[in-house]
Amino acid sequence: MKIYFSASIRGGRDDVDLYQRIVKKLKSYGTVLTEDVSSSELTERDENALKRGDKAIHDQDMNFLRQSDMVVAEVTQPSLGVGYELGRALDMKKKVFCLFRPSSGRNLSAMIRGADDGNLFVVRNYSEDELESILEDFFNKLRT
Ligand code: 6IA
Repeated sequence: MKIYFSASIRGGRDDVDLYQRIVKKLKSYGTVLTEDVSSSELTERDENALKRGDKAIHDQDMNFLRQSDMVVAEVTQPSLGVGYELGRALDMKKKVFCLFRPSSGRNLSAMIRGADDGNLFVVRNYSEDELESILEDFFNKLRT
């Protein structure tokens, strides 16, 4: 299975440790096409990425998204890029699983929470300690 992992980059990197835990778990279920999103070396001002150019980043990510079988997104840290990817994924009829931490004190955008249809697009609240078990639940259900 090819998994597209989506999480904030220029939106802010405060949750990068959680992104790493998610990617580690996802790798036990398939290939993560966007593993770099969880890299602690990728900062909001990544010099290599700046050299690559935004168009190349966008086009490469859209290619990965088309190739992917499903999308997992950490949506607690608001990010325009993540929102854009989720809208594109929905349009491509990809299976989408969004993870949100209410303990952040944030209120998730209605455009993400409201896109939950209980089937193809699912938003799940979680706390840090249950991250791995929630992913296990989700992938176990996918297989049945
Ligand atoms: O608006 P954001 O930057 O927070 O959007 C994050 C989302 O867009 C992630 O899920 C990525 O898939 C995608 N994305 C944004 N920037 C990049 C990137 N380098 N490399 C790969 N995917 C990206 C940009 C680095 C930049 C700090 C110069």
